[in-house]
Amino acid sequence: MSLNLDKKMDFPPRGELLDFHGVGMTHYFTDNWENIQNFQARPDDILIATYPKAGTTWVSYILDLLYFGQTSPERQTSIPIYSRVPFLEISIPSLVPGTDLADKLPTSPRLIKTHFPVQFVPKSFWEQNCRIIYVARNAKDNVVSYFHFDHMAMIQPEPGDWSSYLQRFMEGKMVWGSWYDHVNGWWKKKQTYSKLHYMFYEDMIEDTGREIDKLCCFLGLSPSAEEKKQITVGVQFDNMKKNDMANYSTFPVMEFKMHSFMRKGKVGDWKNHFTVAQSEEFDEDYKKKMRDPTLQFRTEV
Ligand code: PPS
Repeated sequence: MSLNLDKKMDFPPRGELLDFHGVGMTHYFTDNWENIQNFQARPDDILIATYPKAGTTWVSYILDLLYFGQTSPERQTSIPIYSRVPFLEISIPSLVPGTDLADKLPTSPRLIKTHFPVQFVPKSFWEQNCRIIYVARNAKDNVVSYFHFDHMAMIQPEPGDWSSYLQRFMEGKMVWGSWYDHVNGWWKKKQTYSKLHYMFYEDMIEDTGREIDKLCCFLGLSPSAEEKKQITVGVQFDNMKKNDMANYSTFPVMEFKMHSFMRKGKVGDWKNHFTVAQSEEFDEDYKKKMRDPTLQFRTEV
């Protein structure tokens, strides 16, 4: 089942930020709430959970290649990543909702994406003891990436200027809520839920092969050396950027004339956006919010 992209659609109106059970959301991700909460996960489902812009697509593509790269090579040239890995909570008029796409996925395992904070995950994922992969990215690069994305993703609230956007990020007034609560909430869950693999964007940049090895260990997969090499090359930023099945260029609610989903793919791009004063204020505030010494991020590699 595909997303229903046959005809070119006009951009729907940008969503407005609303407070949903204490978390910033827009109606595009809450309209289907009942079906989302009643979603029936299967024991072999794999949930890829992230705060937006933390490396979801990168890890989704790696998993898709690990599971289906050898058995269904045709899918690499015919099915975009957002149809292979449905986005659980999305519901945009005239597109098939994420829950329906996931229900109808013919693959086993099913790979499913969410940006939900841990408390919003449908209970069947926990009951079925599903494997979950959480990807986290340092706050400074994450907010920069999110700022650019909100210019191109026409269903997101208007981003406004950079300094007001940064302020809102620090206040947690973003779609999918506070970055600080998100990364901490999932980190805490990892202490009690053993089937959660928590990984970092910066580690992926530093050594993609090593992180793929760790993923395989978690998933119980043992790809051949040749296969692993193919995957590591295929998921390099430049290769994904020119791959129309991985770069979102066919997704209807994004503006591609001025922007690119695969934007920079770097650690440290925040230095091109933060002023010295913004960086100092951010760091001060960060220290107050990030009190768990066991959860550490790198802002450079
Ligand atoms: S989304 O919309 O939340 O699903 O976006 P997400 O995929 O989580 O994050 C997009 C950012 O990840 C970068 N990206 C990569 N970086 C390095 N290597 C690879 N292969 C790769 N694939 C995606 C993408 O460029 C976005 O980051 P920025 O900093 O904006 O470039």
